[in-house]
Amino acid sequence: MGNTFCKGDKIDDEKLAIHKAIEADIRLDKKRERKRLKILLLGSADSGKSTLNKQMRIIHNNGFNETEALNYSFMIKQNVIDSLHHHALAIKKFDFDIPGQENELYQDFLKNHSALGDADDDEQKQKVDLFMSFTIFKKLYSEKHQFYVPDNTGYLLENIERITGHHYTPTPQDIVQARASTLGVHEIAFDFKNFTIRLIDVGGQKSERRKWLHSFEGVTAVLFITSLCGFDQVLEEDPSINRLDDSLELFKNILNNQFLMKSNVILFMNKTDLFTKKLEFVQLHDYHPMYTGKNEFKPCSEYIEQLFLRDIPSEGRQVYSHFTNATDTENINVMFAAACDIILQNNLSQAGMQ
Ligand SMILES: Nc1nc2c(ncn2[C@@H]2O[C@H](COP(=O)(O)OP(=O)(O)O)[C@@H](O)[C@H]2O)c(=O)[nH]1
Ligand SMILES: [Mg+2]
Repeated sequence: MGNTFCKGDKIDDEKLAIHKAIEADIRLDKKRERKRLKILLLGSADSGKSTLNKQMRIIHNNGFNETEALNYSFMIKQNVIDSLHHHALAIKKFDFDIPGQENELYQDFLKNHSALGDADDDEQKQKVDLFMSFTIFKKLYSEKHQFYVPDNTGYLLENIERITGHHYTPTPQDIVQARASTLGVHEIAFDFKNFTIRLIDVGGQKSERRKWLHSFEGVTAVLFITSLCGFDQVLEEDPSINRLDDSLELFKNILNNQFLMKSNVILFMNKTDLFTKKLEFVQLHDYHPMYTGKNEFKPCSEYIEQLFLRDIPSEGRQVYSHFTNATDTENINVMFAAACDIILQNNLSQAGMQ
C-alpha cells in the first residue's frame, strides 16, 4: 500500500495521525527557523568584530557580570602596558638620545612588557607614571612623530589615572575599548523585533580563518567589518601585507564563497572616529596614488568604500554598506538595527518567492 492511507482502517488511521503530526512539527520547525537569524561577523583581525559583539551584549543582553568585568580589568591593564611597549618601540625607531636615568625603565618597556604586566598594581602604576613622565616619551608627542600604537591607546591614556588607580572596576565603555585577539568561535543570542538573532564572532588573524568554514552553514547574513584606518598599516601576523589590501582580498573571497552565495552581505566601514584623526596627519594619496581628491573624511571614505564595492559580482548580488564607530554604543545601535531591517526585508521577499 506504500504511503497511501485508507480511511476506516485502524492501523492506517494511526499512521495518518503520525504523518500529520510529523508534518505539523516540520512546519513549526520551519516557522521557528524563519524566526532565527544567523549573522556571522567576518573581517581581518582588529577591524572591530568583537567590539560590535560586546555592544550587542550591552544593548540587548544586560552587559557584563562582575566576574567578566574583573577579567576585563586584567586585560585592560595589560593593554596599557602593551601600548607603552609600542611607545618604546617608536623611541627605538626614531633613535632618540636616551638620558641615563631613563634608560633602565625604557629597556623594560622595550623588551619585557609582559613581565611588567605581571607586576603588582602599585609597582605597575609607579612604572607607568614614571615612563609617561620621561622626556623621551613626551618627545614623541611634542615633535608630532608618526608611530603605530594599538587603536585603544588614546582612550587608555586619557583614562590612565582611573585605570591604574586602586579598586579599578571597568565601565562598559572600558570593556568596549579592551583589546584581545579572539580565538575560536563565540556566539551570543538575543531578541530583535520578534526574531532571535544568533551573532557569531570569530578570530580574524590568518591562522584563525580556516575555522570560519565550520560556521558557514545556514548563515542569513554576513556582517563584514573593515577598518578605514588600515590603508597605512600592516598586519600584526604578517608585516609584509597591508591591512586594507588584506581586507579587500578577504571581502572578495567571502563574496565568492559558494557556501555564502545566498547570504546577505552587509559591510561596516568602521573606525570613522580614528580615520578622521588619521587624515590630519596621513595623506591617503601617499598610499593610493590613484586617489587625487581632498584629504578629508567624506571623499576619502567614499573612495575606500568603492574599492570594496567594485568587487561585487554583477549577478544580482547586493551589498549594503554603512560607516560606523564600533566604540560608540548609540551609533552601533542605529547601524545594526538598519542592517537587520535590510536582512529581514530580504528574508521576507525570499520567503515570498519560495
Ligand atoms: N576608536 C575606535 N576604536 C575601535 C573601533 N572599533 C574597534 N575599535 C578598537 O579596536 C580594537 C580591536 O577591536 P576588536 O573588536 O577586538 O577587533 P576584532 O579583531 O575584529 O575582533 C579594540 O581596542 C577596539 O576597542 C572604532 O570604531 N573606533
Ligand atoms: Mg575579535
